[in-house]
Amino acid sequence: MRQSRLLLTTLRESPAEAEVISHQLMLRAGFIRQLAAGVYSYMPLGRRVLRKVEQIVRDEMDRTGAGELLMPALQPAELWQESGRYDVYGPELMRIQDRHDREFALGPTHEEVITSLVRNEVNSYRKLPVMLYQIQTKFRDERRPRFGLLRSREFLMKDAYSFDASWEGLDQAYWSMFKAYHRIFTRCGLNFRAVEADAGAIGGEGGTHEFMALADIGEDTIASCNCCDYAANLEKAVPRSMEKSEALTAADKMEKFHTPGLRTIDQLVESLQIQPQGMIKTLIYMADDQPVAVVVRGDHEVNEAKVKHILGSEKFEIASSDTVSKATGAPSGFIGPWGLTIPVWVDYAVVQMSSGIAGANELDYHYRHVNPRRDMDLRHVADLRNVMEGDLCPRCDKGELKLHRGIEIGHVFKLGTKYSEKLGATFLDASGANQMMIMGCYGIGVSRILSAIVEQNHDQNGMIWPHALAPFQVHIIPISVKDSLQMQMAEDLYNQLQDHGVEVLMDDREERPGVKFKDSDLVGIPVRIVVGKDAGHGKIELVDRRTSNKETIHIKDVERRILELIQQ
Ligand code: 9G3
Repeated sequence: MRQSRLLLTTLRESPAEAEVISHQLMLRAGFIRQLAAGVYSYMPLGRRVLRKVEQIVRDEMDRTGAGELLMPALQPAELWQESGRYDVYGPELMRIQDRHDREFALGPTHEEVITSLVRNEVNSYRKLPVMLYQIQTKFRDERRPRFGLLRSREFLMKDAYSFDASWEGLDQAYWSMFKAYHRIFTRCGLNFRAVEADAGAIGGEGGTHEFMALADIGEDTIASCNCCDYAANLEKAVPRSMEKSEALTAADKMEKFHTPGLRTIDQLVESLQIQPQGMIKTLIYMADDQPVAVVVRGDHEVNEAKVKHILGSEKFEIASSDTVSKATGAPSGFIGPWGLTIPVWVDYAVVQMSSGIAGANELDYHYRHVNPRRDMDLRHVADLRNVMEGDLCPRCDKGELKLHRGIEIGHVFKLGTKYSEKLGATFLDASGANQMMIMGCYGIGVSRILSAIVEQNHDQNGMIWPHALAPFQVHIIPISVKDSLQMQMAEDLYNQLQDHGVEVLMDDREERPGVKFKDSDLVGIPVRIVVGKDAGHGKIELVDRRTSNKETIHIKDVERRILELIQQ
């Protein structure tokens, strides 16, 4: 491709709305352009990268034996009413009416569609298992689209669905997808972790794993062991529950003491010279509109996903301060798990404490020398907290948990019969009995991968594309298009490399060298050939974008050297 023919407008400055480096660089390098909030056009260079990601995904999906489909984005509301999800999802589900005023949803995902499709095609165990996938545009009306392609309202997803006659079959499908995801993200050159995850709203009876690209701006937090392969989304990660119990020393009797104005942990720590680990924190939540008290150690945080799971509640949120005082008769800041009429859930780590300080449920008063096993109502005890950096690994006996931020790029779920039940996807088994198909679903954020790659592969001058995803493999830059010798050599190289199947971009614009180099650094094609004054001696300069390593080589060695570099 000649750059004089390519629609590519680079920007020197980052547009104000771009907050993260991947968004800034993709806008500046002319890979994407925003049409509306969270809605983007892929310009030629961006489209070429997107297509390469798609191709890797398609190649690995096909290798699992999955069949590629393309399902509609327009989904009749009836299907979502049949699955019971039409009213579960709010404004995030984009809804439209057709010319006959019939309701449709723009597909955010395709469980309903695929299940309604397969229930009509499969009625015998002989036709199972089925594994189908598509690479297709999804619509989710995010309240706050941001970070460019990372959280957009229209995005490209690979979504696959498996249908089995048995749970063992689902297990096989799940792990074959799991391994395919490992190959896909490895081929994309991503630094990623597969982590145990929380099934969340999608529900389903089985496990679920998320694939996380490590990145500081990632919205998710993962905990991974520095010794074994334990890794989990923070929502799901568990501490070593056999934390040694502090000796049940015959501590002093718990006693009330005056703590005027000391409402927060920090104020108490400051004035009483104690550590947060010695505090007992009671928080009030609303679980399906019922108040509940959750008690954790002062240095720990409540893990709302865990509490929600244990209570089996749909809605779960922190209670407002007047609900708090109504439910406990105390002002917030002095709440304690004493004499409450609401359920009290206590985290394991509190039970292990021998002596702590807790609110006394009375303005300006706390209790000290609280010994939970002696003084507290421990009818409900569970793992209710976020793990912390340095917690012991729950799996191996010597590792510690480290926390990382991650971008979710893939998610695999065991759905079980949740959708086959709702939508009547049944089959006749070998004995002629009607059974529910057992499903799994498997997603990859194809467009989101572009952002994850840039977050992990850039420097102060721009993006640095891995060879497998680069919009072009080689960037030829003639220093002066007016110099016929240089241009002739550049043209010969351009044709010779393309004749050998190398994807080449040539900067044949009448621009100053500095402009060409800045644009080349920004766009991030991994290998650059500079045709300059050495052309007279039959030599060019080869530059590695990632390492900035430069080598001057003779024209006759270029092709071999290039093929070496891009096959690396
Ligand atoms: C909706 C809306 C947003 C949604 C969903 C439904 C997320 C929804 C979960 C999934 C599960 C898997 C197949 C590919 C992998 C992920 N956001 N989910 O179901 F109506 Cl508005 O999409 N689906």
